[in-house]
Amino acid sequence: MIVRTLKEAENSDRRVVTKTWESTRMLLKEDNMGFSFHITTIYANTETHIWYQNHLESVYCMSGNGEIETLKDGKIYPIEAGTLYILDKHDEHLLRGGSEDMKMACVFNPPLNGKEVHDENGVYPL
Ligand code: 9YT
Repeated sequence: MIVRTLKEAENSDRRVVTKTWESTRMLLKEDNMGFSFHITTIYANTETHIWYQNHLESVYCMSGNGEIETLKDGKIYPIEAGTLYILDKHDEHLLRGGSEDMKMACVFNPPLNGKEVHDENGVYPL
């Protein structure tokens, strides 16, 4: 069994910080679970272009507020505590932080290696 705390993970190289979000990767490919698990903060009043062409992701909002816009059809979905969105079609999207930081629990399949940040197209490599 593996047991980790967010506190210890945040104080290690599991924490990745960018301009619009930060993410603590609590469970990674090296753990051989077939998925990775992250606690991510989307900073308030930001916009991030994301297109996970190589990954499926589910994102559960624990606190804060924001919205997601799917670029294929221009639909906008509000996000608040209790909202789960599921990128089951590798949906290209804009993720916007609202008036408060959003705390999210994220699951990736296939799992991330650990250090990924988005490239200029909002993609993580495999
Ligand atoms: C919700 C989302 O996709 N945020 C971007 C960061 C990502 N969740 C990650 O790398 O943990």
